[in-house]
Amino acid sequence: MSTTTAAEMTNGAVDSWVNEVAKLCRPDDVVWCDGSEDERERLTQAAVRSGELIPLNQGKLPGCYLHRSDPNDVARTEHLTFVCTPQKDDAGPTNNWIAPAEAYNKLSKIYGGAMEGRTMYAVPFLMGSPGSRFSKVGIQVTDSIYVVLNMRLMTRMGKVALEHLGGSDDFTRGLHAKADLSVERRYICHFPQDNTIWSVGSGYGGNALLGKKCLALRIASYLGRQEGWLAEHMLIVGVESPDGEVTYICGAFPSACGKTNLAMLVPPKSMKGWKVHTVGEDIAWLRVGADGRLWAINPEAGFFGVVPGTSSKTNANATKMIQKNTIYTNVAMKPDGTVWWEGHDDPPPKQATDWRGRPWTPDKGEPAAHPNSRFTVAAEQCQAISPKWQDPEGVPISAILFGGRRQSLVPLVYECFDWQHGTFLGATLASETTAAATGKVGVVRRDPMAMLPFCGYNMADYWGHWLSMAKRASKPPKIFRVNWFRRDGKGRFIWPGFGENLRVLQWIIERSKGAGKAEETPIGYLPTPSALNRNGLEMSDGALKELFAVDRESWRANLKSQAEFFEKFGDRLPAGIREEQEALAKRLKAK
Ligand code: GTP
Ligand code: SPV
Ligand code: MN
Repeated sequence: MSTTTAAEMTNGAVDSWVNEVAKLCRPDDVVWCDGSEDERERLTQAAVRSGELIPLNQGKLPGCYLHRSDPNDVARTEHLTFVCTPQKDDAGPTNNWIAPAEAYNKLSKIYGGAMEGRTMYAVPFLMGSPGSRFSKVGIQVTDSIYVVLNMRLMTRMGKVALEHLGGSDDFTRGLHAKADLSVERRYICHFPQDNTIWSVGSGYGGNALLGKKCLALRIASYLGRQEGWLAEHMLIVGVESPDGEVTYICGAFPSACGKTNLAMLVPPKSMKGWKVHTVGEDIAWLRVGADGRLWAINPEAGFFGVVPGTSSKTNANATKMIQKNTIYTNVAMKPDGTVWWEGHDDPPPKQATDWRGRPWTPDKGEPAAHPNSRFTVAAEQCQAISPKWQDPEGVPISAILFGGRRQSLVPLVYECFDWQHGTFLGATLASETTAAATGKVGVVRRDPMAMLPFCGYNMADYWGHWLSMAKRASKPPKIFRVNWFRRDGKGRFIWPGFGENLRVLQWIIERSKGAGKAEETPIGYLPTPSALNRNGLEMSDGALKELFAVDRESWRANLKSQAEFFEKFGDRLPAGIREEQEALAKRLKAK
């Protein structure tokens, strides 16, 4: 085994851990990644030679490549994702669990010699801005060049991470091997007490880019509880009103439910003078500032976004940013070496190569791009990126949104009474499932705070941690529920969504400043009919009424399903959540 190590690049703790896992996986060689431009070029060429990347039309899409993943490896696999705490109860009823010793044992067998004939890349990476006291370092080893090139876009990779780490051994240890990509031998295991992640058998997104869901959510949520902060599946956006004031908002929506789109929204023509500044589109780390407010940073450096549905009408900013230096995963390719997907600006091509590499024609009856196809692109390519997106202190948050896909029941927007009620609302969040994870699509499931697949410890303790934030934050943000996805009797979305969502944000901003008209209902404050800015919006009064309807009967039925969900947590359920459940039941009963 040969190792290329720039001596200045590593410290003793990093070195000895990488040596240890190399002994287990037995790669032919170990290559340290420094994050340089040279290295990107070299690895890209190697990936093209091996077929992991297919060059796209470099005239039309400079620096863009297509990756086709194994057809069995196209989304997160939640049933193969484990939180391996010493006690099962500490992982809680919503996480899969294996005892740490058993998991290490089982996975060691799969890793044993899994990199024979391959190169092991050692990838130091930083989540958060260099030098920020909130940033965290990870070291991922992997046998996938695709993963390295994605990590390079999604994190601050290489030298910068080791410089931040210095001589410390405080880093997340992330071992990743594709092995044989078999679902039978696929495990994504987290050992929060060891600050360690072991992922094997998948090369896809959230399973394999260990800085993202594994570190920045599962491990970070665990660390956040110990250190007094929150790691959340949230977008961060700054909204500038015509008078120049910028209000920062965070939003937790489950996977493929609109975070990326909201984070880089383009204001409708009729809302002149409004501007949107993107800070983050998937993950937020939130801390209490000296001023008693919550401050958020985006720990990532790039976007790993859903491709289908992306067009200049729905998301002009994303459409523009993915014209160069982008890795496309599982989209369709046109004969001229450009790309296409369902919901693209262009009509379906007469013929194309589908996401699996098979010939495709529009009459095929199957999508050309995988519904969970993705783009990977550096955040700095977003023309709406906020000047504060790398601010080491983050941005102050005035409102938190909980969103999700609900065909019925849930109004377009409403406001919670206070932080405890908002925490309860987050805890009861439910949404229709999407293609971002394997399994059935369109089934309503409880997804508390959009963190069901990402919370690294017992969810009841997590709610307790949320409740405790209000004790430390004297000026917590207001909390709102939004739902862009309510449908009419014919199954059509009632709300136009996308850029028009800014109308809802306008009301939210007004409310967070103590203005904006609202009426009290059992579920929270709803905008009065005139409070929503409808200037230039084509929508009938009847449709608007449907969007804001609160059907008490259905809400009462929903109480039962909430109670059943909470029962799973037994005595660990915080009193504040119980109180809110009882209070909601009471309000719904009252005439
Ligand atoms: P993850 O990256 O999986 O965490 O997803 P995300 O929450 O960032 O979702 P994203 O913004 O990528 O949206 C997913 C899908 O929802 C895309 O196909 C979008 O076109 C669609 N979408 C986003 N916003 C809206 C909206 O306001 N209305 C409607 N109807 N669809 C939307
Ligand atoms: C999600 O599923 O919420 C994503 C994509 O953001 S992945 O990185 O695959 O988790
Ligand atoms: Mn996500």
